[in-house]
Amino acid sequence: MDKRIAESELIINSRGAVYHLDVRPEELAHTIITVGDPDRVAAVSKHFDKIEHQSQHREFVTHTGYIGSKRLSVVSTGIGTDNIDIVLNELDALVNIDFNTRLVKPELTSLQIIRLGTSGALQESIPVDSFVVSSHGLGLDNLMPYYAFENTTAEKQLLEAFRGQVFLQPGGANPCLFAAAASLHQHFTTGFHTGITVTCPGFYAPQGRVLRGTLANPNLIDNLTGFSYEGHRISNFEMETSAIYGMGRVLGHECLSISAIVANRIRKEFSKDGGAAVAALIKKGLEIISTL
Ligand code: R1P
Ligand code: URA
Repeated sequence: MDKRIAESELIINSRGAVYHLDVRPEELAHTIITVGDPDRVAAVSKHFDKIEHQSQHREFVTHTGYIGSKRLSVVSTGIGTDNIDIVLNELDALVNIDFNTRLVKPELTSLQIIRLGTSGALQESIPVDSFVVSSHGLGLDNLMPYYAFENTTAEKQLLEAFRGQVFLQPGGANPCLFAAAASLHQHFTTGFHTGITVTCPGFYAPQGRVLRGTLANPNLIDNLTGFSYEGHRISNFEMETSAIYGMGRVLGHECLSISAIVANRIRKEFSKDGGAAVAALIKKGLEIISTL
């Protein structure tokens, strides 16, 4: 059987770079920070001692450099799990597919992928401007059902409890759940809240927000906040985590998602300076990531 990946499937541009990210294999570090906002890439790389590569194509900005001897890339994903499908596949291709032969390499590389994002808290006790590490990503979007994947027994039990406790409108989401990489999570404990992060396919009705119009599921937030199973609770809402964790599972990468809380949906508060909260998360995150 021909194992060569066709030109239509893995698209490599005239620079020898992967299609959407416009990054060549040698331009990527094996520890990668993802951020949603393209402008946040420079806010991360300004802490680098040296920047050796910068590229941009669409919303995908990439800077690669060093903090001390630690090589890091920071990549913007834009918003949403559809973009995570693109970014995680292309990051994986950059390390695990030979761009000359178009064959999967015999020895696979596992990347460390850490999201530094923003999020809305679903517990009164998680204030704005605090940080949450996602113990799990629970997807209410529909990306992961397109992939074959394995869940652990613990993940299956947690998902079963979620299905039993949280009402989702008929025809809506087909939830999925993935745990964070324990190898990364263990480094982010002091100074971080932790909990299940719900990943939504939108910012407004999919997160129980309504400006005009009517919610199909007005009890969503109450249901999520009240969820409890063997010490697990839902801490926050955002738009990428479950896809990062799910694609990490499918492709064999270690993933962690960390968020600065800019909204508290229970207290109905928004950060007075979300930029400062994100800057503080970047500083604290890099102190740890540069030692991994
Ligand atoms: C919505 O405002 C965006 O903010 C959050 C959500 O996940 C979504 O991408 O993360 P980022 O600030 O990292 O983009
Ligand atoms: N990002 C989200 O997706 N939701 C929020 O409430 C805040 C940031």
